[in-house]
Amino acid sequence: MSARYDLADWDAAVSALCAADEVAIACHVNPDGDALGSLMAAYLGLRQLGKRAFASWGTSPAKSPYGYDFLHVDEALTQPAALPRTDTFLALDCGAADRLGELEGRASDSRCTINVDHHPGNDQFGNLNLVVPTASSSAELMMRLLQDCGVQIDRAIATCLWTGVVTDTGRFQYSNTSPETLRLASELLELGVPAPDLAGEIWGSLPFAYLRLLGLVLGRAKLLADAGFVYSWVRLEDLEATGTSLDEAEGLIDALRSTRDADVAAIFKQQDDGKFRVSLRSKGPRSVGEIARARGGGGHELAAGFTADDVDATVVGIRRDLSR
Ligand SMILES: [Mn+2]
Repeated sequence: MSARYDLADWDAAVSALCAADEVAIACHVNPDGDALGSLMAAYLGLRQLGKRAFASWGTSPAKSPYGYDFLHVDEALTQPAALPRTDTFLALDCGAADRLGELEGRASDSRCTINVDHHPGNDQFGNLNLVVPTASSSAELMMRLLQDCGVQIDRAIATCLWTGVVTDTGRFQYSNTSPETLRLASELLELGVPAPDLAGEIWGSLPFAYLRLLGLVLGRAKLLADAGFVYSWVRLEDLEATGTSLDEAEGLIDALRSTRDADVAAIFKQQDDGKFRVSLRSKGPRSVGEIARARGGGGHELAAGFTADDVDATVVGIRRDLSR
């Protein structure tokens, strides 16, 4: 078998997973569809091979985020403080070890940390690094890794993988959608993935209150036409006024990026500590990954994020960067 993706560590990772009796698996904190889908696919696949698998992420308490009940993450989830110390540790969709949150120490403490990721700039924190920036998603890598370990991709695993692929590619819209992604998607469909039902679960299941929040955010959106930049924000009091939660606010950025008058969009979402989590999207060619990394964040060239103290001051800085 030639190594997948020309990765020197691929075959060693397959051997390590096949040899392990127990594997602790963790995805990044604030898990998205790809993190959760990869986590659950790995968990189900390794269990199918008869291994003890433990799934977690480094936030206490970890609880399945809004809208992903259909993945049944709660049935697999071990709280980070209770995650057994296994020789083999599988880190998924983390561009750097600090994305593991409370579990960051596991990356260096474990005898064999396998780092499966597709973020450019991944700092190769694993003992074995399966980092493919051209992959659409970590789920894409996880599918091939599980198959090479001898896992039969059943409908439940395929559902997890599909979730990772469709969320990270924006339903096959973004530039990370490659011919290989669509080949993989077609394999998943042949395995019986209920794609329309999952689309309904992922994008069609928001509570009515979310529409009020969306109205508020779009109503106050600002366009800096000279910089091709559109942004808006959500404060904690907006969540209270509309009866929504931050979990439900994941899709706001997609509404903002739908205007042709801007090629970079940002949404500022206030966290419980008062700071703002900033999500950035670019339609290309300008890199928002660079903007995020310069502010202590990370991500991809066209989708990235960071944390900021203040909206206005941050916008001034982004505008300056975009005008360069
Ligand atoms: Mn991802």
